[in-house]
Amino acid sequence: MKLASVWTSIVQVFNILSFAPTKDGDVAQIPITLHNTGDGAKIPVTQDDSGRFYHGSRPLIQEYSSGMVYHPDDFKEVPLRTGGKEFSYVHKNYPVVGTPKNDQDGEKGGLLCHYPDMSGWEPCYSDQNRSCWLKKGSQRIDINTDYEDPEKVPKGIVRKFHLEVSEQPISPDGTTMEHGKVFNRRYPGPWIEACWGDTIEVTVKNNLRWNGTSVHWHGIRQFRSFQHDGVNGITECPIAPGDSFTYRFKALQYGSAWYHSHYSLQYGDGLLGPITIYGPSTAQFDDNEAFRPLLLTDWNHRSVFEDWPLMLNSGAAPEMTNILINGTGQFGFGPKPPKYTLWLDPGKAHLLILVNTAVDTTFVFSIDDHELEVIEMDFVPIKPYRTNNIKIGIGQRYHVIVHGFENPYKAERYGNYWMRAVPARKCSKFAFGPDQQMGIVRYNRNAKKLSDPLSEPPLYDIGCADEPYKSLVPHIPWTVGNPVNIDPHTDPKDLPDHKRYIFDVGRTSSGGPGSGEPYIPDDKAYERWDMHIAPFRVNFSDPTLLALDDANMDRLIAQRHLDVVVLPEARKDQWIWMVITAPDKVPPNGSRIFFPAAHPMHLHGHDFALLRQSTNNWYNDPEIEDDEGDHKLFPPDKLNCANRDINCQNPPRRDVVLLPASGYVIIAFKADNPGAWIIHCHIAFHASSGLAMQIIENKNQAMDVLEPEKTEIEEECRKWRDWHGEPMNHWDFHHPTHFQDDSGV
Ligand SMILES: [Cu+2]
Repeated sequence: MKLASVWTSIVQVFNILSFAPTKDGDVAQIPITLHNTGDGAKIPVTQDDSGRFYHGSRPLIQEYSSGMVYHPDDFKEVPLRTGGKEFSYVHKNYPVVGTPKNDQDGEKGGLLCHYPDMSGWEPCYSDQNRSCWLKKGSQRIDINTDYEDPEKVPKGIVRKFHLEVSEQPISPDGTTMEHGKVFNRRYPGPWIEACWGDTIEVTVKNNLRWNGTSVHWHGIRQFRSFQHDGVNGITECPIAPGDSFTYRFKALQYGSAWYHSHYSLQYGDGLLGPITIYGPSTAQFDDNEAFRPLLLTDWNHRSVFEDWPLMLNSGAAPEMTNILINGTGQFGFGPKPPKYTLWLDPGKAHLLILVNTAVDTTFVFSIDDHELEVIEMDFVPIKPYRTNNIKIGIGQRYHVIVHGFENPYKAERYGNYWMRAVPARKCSKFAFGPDQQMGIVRYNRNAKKLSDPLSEPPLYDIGCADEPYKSLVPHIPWTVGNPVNIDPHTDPKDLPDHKRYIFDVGRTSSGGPGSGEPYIPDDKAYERWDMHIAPFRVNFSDPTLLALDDANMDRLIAQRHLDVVVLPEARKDQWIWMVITAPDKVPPNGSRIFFPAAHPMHLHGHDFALLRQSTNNWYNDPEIEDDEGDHKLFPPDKLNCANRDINCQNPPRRDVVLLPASGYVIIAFKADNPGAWIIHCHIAFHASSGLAMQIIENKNQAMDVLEPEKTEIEEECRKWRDWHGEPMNHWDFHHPTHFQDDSGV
């Protein structure tokens, strides 16, 4: 035994820096709390060769996730030890929920969820019961708890994280991309893990030379915290180079997502990472069998900013060259990193988290011969269903359970299987066919030689679509109500622009000399994507949240490129409906141009219900008949729940939906979250082109939400304006009018 350096002072347990070195951490840096030892404080703490800590002869308990070490006397009892490395316990008077993690990535065990404000409660989450989280007598906080109600969500702790944004060449597939932009010097960025009910606090420092940045926490509802949504030009100014900004928000939902830059196309160069918020689930999986999220992405060896002028000139998103799984892939004849490998255990149920972080590609994911049991989409737990492949649009996420074979050598004699991420047809564009056999699932840890699998792909359709509508049934049902933003007696064509509810996605020729429009470059008119009155373009220095008062709002509404929609003031139980169409043709409409393309549409600040998703033309849907029996669109008095073509009874709900090419979607969300929210296509090149708009929800309440933090935002803006006001800071300082040549988001 050797003596370890020990901090015997009381250490603040609740502000754990989760990126503290735990994997190969220096022992001297591990803080040790020994509150309850009395005279025992004189007894030395030691550590044996395998890293276990002792107080005298008594073994101490170490939290794998944080590196914290506790004295056993600090535990009132250990009610739940589920085997493996996962365990839950009652610490002093409060519950600690152990979460599962597979150790193949070198992780030492799952995150521990501390609930110091919940004395009297005990953990009830285990591999025997994944649906329960905390219990107290007959009370339960579990999979049935209404997570939208902040009062019902468990009270967790504050978890702090630091992200540094910088530039460096990266080679995820062995070929170097010179203009990588990364968080904390790695790609993908670090995994942010927190627990249901925690407050997540992330300080972002911008070390870029030529770019601002802002970081969006995709899918996080930002309930009454829209100023932390991370959309520059709407909820903040960009963070200037050299400056920092701290985002703070509550994890009311649980599940997985990703965080990414929302500054122009920046995330396409690497600024993204996974987020998991641990909570219950709708099906069982085994202890110690939860994998780190699998990020699926398309990839180029050019910067997205190099590709952007091609998009501007041709109107089409550039071709992609490769696919990465969790930041690794193989390319051409260069050095090849090993294929992404998952090790399964025979007969065990494994949790796999899939996140599409692409800029242009919908993926169809499968593992040869294996079924996937789908239990969660976006941040919404669903009734489990089984499939042999799953379609994932950009920004969408699924939690799936992979049931390992009892005898993995029966279907494939070596027990190796291909894991496939296939680009969906018409939802992807590659210069040449990428290697679709992207990863490998293996069972035999004792194999002397790791051979490639001989397995065959399952038969499935790789068309551009979401998962089947009927498969996606939320576990906690919603009954959607009639819209408060649609007047049944007003023709939608008679509405002022900022009160519209039908939005046609198309392209518009915009800008150019003498147009008076703010688009850059302005040497000629370029064709840009849009969905409302003009291609979207934010003003970085004049964000919406600082202009919510009536006079300023009128000023914003008057600027067509800001595409503002102001919702009627509504109660939190009232519903806003939106119709988004992707027509290939519409009744004559000025200079608009329409193309049949599918778009993954993402709404911030809400989960929305998908009332209808159709591949038919909204303006001439043969499935819809009016009173005279003609095929046509829904008139405003038919846009309600009495219409049997609209599903208000527990429809799928999520935060990204695929708008089918030539088709339309009808979505609804609760007017319960005051703020300024963007809705946009998640094809990064389309959003940069202008396929976005902003929604102002309960404006007066939004000003109240902002008030305590308004000075911080103003300070961030002041620093941005100072930086931006210095022409030598512009990447194009010899053409200073080129600085923002896209929408900015
Ligand atoms: Cu799009």
